[in-house]
Parts: sequence; C-alpha cells; structure tokens
Amino acid sequence: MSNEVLNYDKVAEASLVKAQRDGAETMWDRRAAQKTQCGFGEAGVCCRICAMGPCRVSPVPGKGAERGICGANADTIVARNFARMVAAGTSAHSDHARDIVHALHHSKAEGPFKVRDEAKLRRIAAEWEIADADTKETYALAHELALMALEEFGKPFGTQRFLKRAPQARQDIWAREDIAPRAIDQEVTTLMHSTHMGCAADYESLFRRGMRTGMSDGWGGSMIGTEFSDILYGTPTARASSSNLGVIDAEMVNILIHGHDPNLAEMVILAAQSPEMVEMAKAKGAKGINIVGMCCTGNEMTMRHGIKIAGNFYQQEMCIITGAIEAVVVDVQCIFPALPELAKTYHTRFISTSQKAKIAGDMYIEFSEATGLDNAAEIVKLAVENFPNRDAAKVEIPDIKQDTMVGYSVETIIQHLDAVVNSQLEDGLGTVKPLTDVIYAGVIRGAAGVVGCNNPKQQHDYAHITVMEELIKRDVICVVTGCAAQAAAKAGLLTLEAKEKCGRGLFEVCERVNIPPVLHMGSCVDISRILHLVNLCADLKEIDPALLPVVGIAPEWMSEKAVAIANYVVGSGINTYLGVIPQVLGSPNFTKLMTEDVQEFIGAHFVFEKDPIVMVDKIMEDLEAKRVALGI
Ligand code: NFS
Ligand code: SF4
Repeated sequence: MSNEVLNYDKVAEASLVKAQRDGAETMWDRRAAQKTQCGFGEAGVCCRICAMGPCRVSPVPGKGAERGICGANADTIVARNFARMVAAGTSAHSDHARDIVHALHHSKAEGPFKVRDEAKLRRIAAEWEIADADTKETYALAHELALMALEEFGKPFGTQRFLKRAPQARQDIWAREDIAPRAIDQEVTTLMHSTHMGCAADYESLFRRGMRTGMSDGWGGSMIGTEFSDILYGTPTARASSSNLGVIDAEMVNILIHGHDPNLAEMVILAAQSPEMVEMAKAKGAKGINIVGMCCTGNEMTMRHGIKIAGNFYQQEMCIITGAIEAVVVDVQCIFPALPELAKTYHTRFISTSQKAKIAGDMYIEFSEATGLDNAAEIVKLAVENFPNRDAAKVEIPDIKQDTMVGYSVETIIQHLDAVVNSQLEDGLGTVKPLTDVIYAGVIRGAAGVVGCNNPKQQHDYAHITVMEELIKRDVICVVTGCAAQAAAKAGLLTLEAKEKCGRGLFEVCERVNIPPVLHMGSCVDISRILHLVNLCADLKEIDPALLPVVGIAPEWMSEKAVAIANYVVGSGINTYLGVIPQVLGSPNFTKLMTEDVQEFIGAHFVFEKDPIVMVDKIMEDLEAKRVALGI
C-alpha cells in the first residue's frame, strides 16, 4: 500500500484499511507485487512485434545491444510502440462512437432510442450538407445522417467532415503536413500495417502517421461520439450533482454504472425509473434505487441527468469495498479485470454487457440496440433482488460527498455568456465573443483543458487538483473532462463558491457569468467539445488556434486513449502537458521530435513534467509568450 495515496485522498485510507480487514485485494497490493517496473518497457525499447523477438535494445544509447534481430534501432522500436498506442486509443473512442451512431440508426419516435435534440440533428445535417435538413421528417433525417456518419469510418475517399470546423489556417497546415485524417478505420488499419515487422522504420514518418490517426479520433470518432450522443440523449445543460463515495446510499439499492458508452447506462436509468421496479425495491426493504456513476459512463450520465458521481478511475475498487453496491454494470473501457473477483468478497454482482469487453468471473448479459431496454430491465431487477443479500456488517460508506455543478457543453457555455452580452448591445450574442474578449483583455490569462485518468505513478488526484488550483489562482480558466473532471468534482472545484480560489480577473468573470472556474465538459470523447470551443474562438479571431493562449494537460494519464488524445490536441495546434512520461525516453531522437521538432511543422508540441507546480510555471510562461506574440 502506498503512502503517497493515503496522504492526499480523503477516502483512500479508510477504504484501504477496510479492504485489508475484508481480505480484499486492491490495485495497491498488485502494484506492490509488481515490484520495480521493467526499465526496458518503461523506456519503450522492448519490441515483440515479431516472433524472432522479443528484442530489447539498450535504453541508454551506447550501452548494450543497439539493434533488434531485424536491425530495428531504439528510434524505430519506440516510434512503433508509440504509434500502436495511438491506434488502440483511436480505435477505442471511435468504436464507441460507432455504437452510438448505430443506436441513432435504430432510433424511432416510440423509443427507447429516439431523437432528443432535434435542433442539433438538423444543425449537423445542414453542416454535412444534407438537402432539406430543416424540413425532412425527423427519423428519415436521423437515419440518413447516421448512415453518413458510419461512412466516416470506412469511406474510400476524402477526409473527416468535421475538419471544416477548424479555421482555414489550421486546415492548411493539415493539408501541407499530410495529417488531415481520412476514414477512421483506414487510419487505424494503415497504422497497424506501418508498424508491422519490416514496414516503416523512419521514426519521424511513424510519428506523423500516428498523429494523423490520432486526428481521426479527435475530429472523427470522438467528435461523432459526442455530437451523436447529444442528438440521441440530449445536449447537456448546467445542473447540480454530487460526488465521491458518500453518494452511495445505505438504504437504497445501489447500482454502479461504469465504463464509457452511454447507450447501456441510458437504458438502465430508464428501466430503474419504472414504477414497478421502484415498488419491487421497496418490497425488498429498500427506499428506492440509487444509480451512481464512475469513469466516463458516469460523466455522460451526470452531464445529462445529474446522476451522482461515485468517483474516478482509481476508486472503482473502493466503490465495491463499501459493501453497499448491489450490482456493478459495465460496458467498455477502463474496467479492472479484477472487479468480478473483488465483488465476490461482498454480495455485489458484476455484470459485463459487451462482446468487446466481456469480463469473466461473474455474469454476462449481452446488450444490443434491438433489446436494450429489456437487457437493462433484467440488470436492474437482478440488482433489486440482490438487496436482501447485503451483509450489514460489511457495509461502510465513507461519509464524504461534495456538491458539484456539471453539464457545460459548448452550447451551455455560450448560453451563459449570452446572459452577459444581453445587457450590452447584443454584439456577440450566441457566440464565444465574450470569452475571447476577456482573454484578449487579459482579465483571464488563458484557458486550459485538464483531462485524463489516474495513474499510481502520480499521487492520486493530487496532480489534477494542484494543477487546477494553481491555474485558477493565476486567472486561467479550466475546462475538464474524464477522470480529471471527477477529481475536480470531489475537490469542490466545480462549484460557484470555488471562485474564492481564483485570481481577481477570473473571480469577476465567474461572478458575472455565474459559472464555476472549472467547467465540467463531459467524458473523454467530449474533449471534442473542448476542441470545438477552442476552434470557435480561433475562428472568431480568424487565426490559427496555435496562436491562442490555451493548453491541454493530462496530469495523471494512463490509457492508450490518452495517447491518441494528446496526438490530436498537439495536431490541432495546442501544446500538451503530460504529468506521466510516455514510454519513449529510450529514443532521444523521438523524444526530441515530440517535445521540440514537431513545433516547427505543426505549431505545437508535447511537454513532459511530473511536478504539477513546475508544470504550472511552465504553462504560465507558455500562455504569456502567446499573449506577447498576439500583442495582447
Ligand atoms: Ni478517459 Fe474515460 Fe478515466 Fe482515463 Fe478511463 S475513464 S475515456 S481513459 S481512466 S480519463
Ligand atoms: Fe526483434 Fe525486429 Fe522482430 Fe521487433 S520486429 S521483435 S526488433 S526482430
């Protein structure tokens, strides 16, 4: 068990002590069992792409083997490994998006999959140049748009449609550097081909192809995932919720929804709302049904329904350790394979639901668009029936919860800004002009997107919160997604009161616009919302987004998805700060390419910095330099 964890997080200590008492194994036990992690893997210089290997070359140039059996050197091996992370991350976000689009293709007026934001459906249909987008029958249009979106995955020609959302200056760079992404499946496939044994060996070429694949995530899969989820389930609006393990209710049937894809969770919520189900819960002695969320499924549900946030990535085991969860229902991604075994220590049932993420050890109820609501009803019923099996002696829910505000989609942010414009001359109404105005005037020094996971290489949530608190203190507004957003929620940064922690400029903006200084913009696919917001600002100013004082930050990232994201954020012209060093240091050339040389052709670069305070100092220098260059 790691002391650093216990230092910072308020629930960790009690939770891990309880785990020990209950004989439950956690990630901390397994982390200790790993002992020192492999130096070759850490440096990215281990290759097992072909069966002549595995080969490992020296992580320190000049010492030991410099080439694998085929002759691949550290540059090639590092570049290939990194590219494969991008391909996997892109595939995850995009395959999730594909399921959302499939659900839209299944949608009908009677539901349960139906169009809930018709205005957005028509807006995107018009953006994609469908004829009669404003008059066509809703479902004829929805199905036509869904088909077009499915073609974004496999169309034989052309690039991603959403790229046109970027200012021309950025689109020109993408064309010049050949990183405008084509069909998503093509980018992933061709990158896997390039990294096959005996293909690409030029590290810069691999990096560029990786970046183009990442771009097919941000401007393709993730953006489709976000926009089409909004069409199906509604565009998020500002709302209250609460967060941390204290949202689990000892007197209710508790269902934890965990994963990423909102399709299943939306159906679970619908099923749990049915009066028969609530009656059944009462008949079993519970006060009702309490659905709590975790990771990005949790984010999707809190943004649209105010569903309470049980926690972020590293709390998934702690949730079960409370002994008060009747069922953990998962869809895809970021689910510990350890959960079914852990669930057995308690009465908790663990239910996996997707062929793509079948996890052995307890139950599997396959979810499909055709039978979605029935599948969800079966799951909720199972949870309700499990309530009497709860062992009261094992229940211990930390009495810690924090009120929070969520739901800041781009549309909602613009609405809030409009409230300020209204009192003036209506100049900029319905646009991001008030935001660019305060940034250009220097009231706010810049903006930061703080995103990503938890990783035991960082003190949990500490890096997230330190970065955010230091930035708002220095008048940098933060927008957050993913597990970073949940860290912010738990720390009370997503509240109107958090303005007290801000510098004077940001304090005033929060007061006038009536927003928290840290805005929850959703799940990780919703980083596409951040991308859209930045590009709206750049477009308004008719400049390349690379010139704006904005940064991307992933203080505690761990997943391949985060690598894909970092690539499209840099590819979109935004400097990206990583608090966990990617496994690339075994190639000084590749490291230099990422952190310096890429600046010359893309206009942005990666920064690796483990210390969150030092990171913020670097970010402030970066933002101020951008301001000087803009003459603001
Ligand atoms: Ni993002 Fe969301 Fe969390 Fe990391 Fe996993 S939940 S998609 S990958 S761990 S932020
Ligand atoms: Fe070794 Fe080359 Fe095969 Fe990699 S591709 S395992 S370096 S022989």
